[in-house]
Amino acid sequence: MTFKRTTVTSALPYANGPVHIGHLAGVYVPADIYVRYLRLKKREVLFIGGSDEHGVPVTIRARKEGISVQQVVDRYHELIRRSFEEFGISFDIYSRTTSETHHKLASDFFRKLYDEGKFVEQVTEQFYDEQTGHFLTDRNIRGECPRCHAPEAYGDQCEKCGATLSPEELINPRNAETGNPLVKRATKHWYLPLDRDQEWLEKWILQDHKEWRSNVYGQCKSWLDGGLKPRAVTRDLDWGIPVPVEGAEGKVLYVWFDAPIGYISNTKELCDRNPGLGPWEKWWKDPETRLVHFIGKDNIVFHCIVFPAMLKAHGEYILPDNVPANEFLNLEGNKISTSKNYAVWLNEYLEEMPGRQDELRYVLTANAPETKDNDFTWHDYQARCNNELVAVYGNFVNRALQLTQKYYEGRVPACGALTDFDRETIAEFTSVKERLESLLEAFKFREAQKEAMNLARIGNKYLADSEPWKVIKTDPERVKTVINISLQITANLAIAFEPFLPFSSKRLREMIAMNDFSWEQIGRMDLMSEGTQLPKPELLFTKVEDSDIEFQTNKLEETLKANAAAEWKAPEVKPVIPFEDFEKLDIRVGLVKTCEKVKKSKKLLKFTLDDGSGKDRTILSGIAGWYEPEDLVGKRVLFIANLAPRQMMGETSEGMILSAVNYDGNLSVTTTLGDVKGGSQVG
Ligand code: B3M
Ligand code: ZN
Repeated sequence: MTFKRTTVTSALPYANGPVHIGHLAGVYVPADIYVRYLRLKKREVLFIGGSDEHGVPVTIRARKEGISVQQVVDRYHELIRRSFEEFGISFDIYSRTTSETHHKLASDFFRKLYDEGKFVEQVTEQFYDEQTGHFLTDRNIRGECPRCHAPEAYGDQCEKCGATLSPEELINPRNAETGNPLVKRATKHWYLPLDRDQEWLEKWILQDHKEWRSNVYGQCKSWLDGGLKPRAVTRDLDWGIPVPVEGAEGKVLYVWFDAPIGYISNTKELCDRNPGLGPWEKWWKDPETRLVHFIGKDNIVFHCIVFPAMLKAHGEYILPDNVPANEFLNLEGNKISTSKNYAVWLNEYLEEMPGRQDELRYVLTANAPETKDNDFTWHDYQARCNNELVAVYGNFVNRALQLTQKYYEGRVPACGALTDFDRETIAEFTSVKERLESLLEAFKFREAQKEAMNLARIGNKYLADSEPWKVIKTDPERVKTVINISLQITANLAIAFEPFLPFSSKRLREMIAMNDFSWEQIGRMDLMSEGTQLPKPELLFTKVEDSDIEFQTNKLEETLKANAAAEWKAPEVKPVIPFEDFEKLDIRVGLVKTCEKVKKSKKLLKFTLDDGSGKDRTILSGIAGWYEPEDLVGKRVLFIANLAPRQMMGETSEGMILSAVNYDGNLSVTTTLGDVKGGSQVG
């Protein structure tokens, strides 16, 4: 099947917080690379984006920040939009699901399916808070876990024992926010009967789309193998698109029903504004249009099963041709988390690493989680920037341009007779175009970028091996050819890197006075005409300093610490003991006379204490990780005086020094506030 045009969508991020590198790596950079490539190929393409402003997440954020939901979505929509723009994500439109166009289109979509009897209605008993007058979603219900009896289990899951739950199973369910008790109340909802779509979906995905990425195909298969069930497409909520049916007061469309329709609404908004693009229907209803959804792995079922079922039920729409979903990106070995503030936020990156958008794009593509989860680390970021962008690509371009200035006052020299080495180098460039294309068409952006960087390596090697700086003394004619070829390579790089590194490609094009460019030029060695005057070059990339990396890694460590402190809960109290048992313990104050490290042990410190007996008492304590021995000399510590002596590392320890274990596992020695004599009893 050949297509005339492509509609590319990228997941609509919830407007409940800023976007981070995980979003960029998972969805927006790959989508942007693909679209830029298609544009360079002069193909007809639209790139549709926008914010998802409905659903529970934005309402939770509003309550947390103490502002209205509208204020939340206004704030984050604008922040997200700007971040994408600054990273060069070249949407044709970035709109929002609170727009009038969207409300109308989504509402009409629902109504058409409703009128044609495509939904099933079902009345079920749901939990209801009589005091606030709200039905509650599973996540907003808490109660005692029926399995492990943890007091704070969610309506869908117990975080303590991991059990998957339904709210009915909770003991004493209550409103998670208000703490109010809940009652059951009947409520009516509309369901999309996905069970009826099982057959065609199986054929359409499992037989006709074997080319989908294995992670996508695999997830679809396991959903289909499990048997599809009807899904509710309405909710009892007061934020969202009202259900356009009589008797549905207080109900809205489920966010996952309206959000994907947002792709269509945003296309409509764009086409309505730009008549040149043709009617919006052309991009959604013409079988010659290819639809591609870029998403993260948690959205696969909605884009491959639920949304296609909606489109099919409606009857007029095309179905996605491919859904290149990425896996997740981790950060320094930990999960990225919006709620825990553990992320590299794009708006902060832009402030802290100004002008380095391409660097981040490069590293995120080099590490893209295309087939499995991947890890972003700042040290890898620095290494890739300095060893690849600066040392290979930037270095080659800079040398080619500087030599042009030095030998020819910035004018492109003529190309003379070619040597075998010239021919070999050129041949590599002509073959790379096809390789790049097939990788890009197969959504293998990571490999494609590697291929582009390889071109820079070839250029670097060509220049290094040709040694124009030496040959200039013996054979100046030859140097003209070397520089000419190097400049042709530079022009090739500017095009090949454009989908990946749009900012530096643009700067490079300015440095080589390249105005017209297209994908078809890759591999050609006549892109720079003899005699063209080039402006003074600037560095394409600069080194990332250690101090920048330290700043970033410290920031993440601080966040981890703060989270650990906030999440810490005091351990449960041990079983009750009779007073007599307590009296058996002899806790005393000791004065530290000497303290030293124990040889061959990283953990132990050896203390001699004045315990009031007139004899020194030796105690070994595992606190070497937290104290310098000399700092403890002269201090008072609490110790257990009647513990049976124990052998440790060839020494006898006569008792135990008491330390508190902090939330993070750090130990802190106990002492008395007043000046108390050694040997005094504690109790
Ligand atoms: N807002 C979920 C997410 O941000 C959702 C995507 C909608 S795409 C139509 O992961
Ligand atoms: Zn539990």
